[in-house]
Amino acid sequence: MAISLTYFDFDGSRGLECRLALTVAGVPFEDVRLSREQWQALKPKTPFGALPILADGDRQLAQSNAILSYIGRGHGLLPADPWEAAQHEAILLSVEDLRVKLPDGKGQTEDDKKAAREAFAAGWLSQWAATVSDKIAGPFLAGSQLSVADIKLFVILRSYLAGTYDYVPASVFDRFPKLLALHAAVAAHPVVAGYFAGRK
Ligand SMILES: N[C@@H](CCC(=O)N[C@@H](CS)C(=O)NCC(=O)O)C(=O)O
Repeated sequence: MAISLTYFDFDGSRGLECRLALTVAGVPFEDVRLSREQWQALKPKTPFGALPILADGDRQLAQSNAILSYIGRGHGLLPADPWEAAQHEAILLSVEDLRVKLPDGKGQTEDDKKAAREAFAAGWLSQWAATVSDKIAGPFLAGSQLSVADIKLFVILRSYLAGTYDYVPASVFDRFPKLLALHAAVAAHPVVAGYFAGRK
């Protein structure tokens, strides 16, 4: 069956996680990249009205974490033990928690957005970083075996380390060497490094 991954034409966030997981798993897939206009036309026909979507023949799977779990279970990118796999899925969910907690600044003055983002970086984000760090065996979550949870962590860390979010410094994770080491280890994975080299 032909596999495709549909997302926006953007190398980040939930779409990048799924593209990287498929690539590391060695699954050939069509990388469907939609414009905003194409998305508005497709949105009402999709399972949850959001991207990414994995299609496997005529079956569709939405929700990034479900897609990552599906790929992980099928291709050795999640532990075989159900309890251990669930620990990795808890990390997937914690990254989604982080995504929704970032103050988006909508409807706020620039000063209020700055204050909200700075408080977030010093408070909730730092606590998240400490909590996740404690669970990392190193360099990957479970030691030497890469999983979809490492890929999801890598993608969110990559965006913070690039200074993507106004008023959250790119140095925000400097106090968390296990997070930085996990990010570096995923970036250095030969398939991941090859993926980014191919995108240039
Ligand atoms: N819980 C969903 C969230 C999906 C989501 O919000 N996707 C965004 C892009 S990262 C989207 O489709 N935005 C466009 C829209 O909602 O119309 C998941 O993890 O896949």
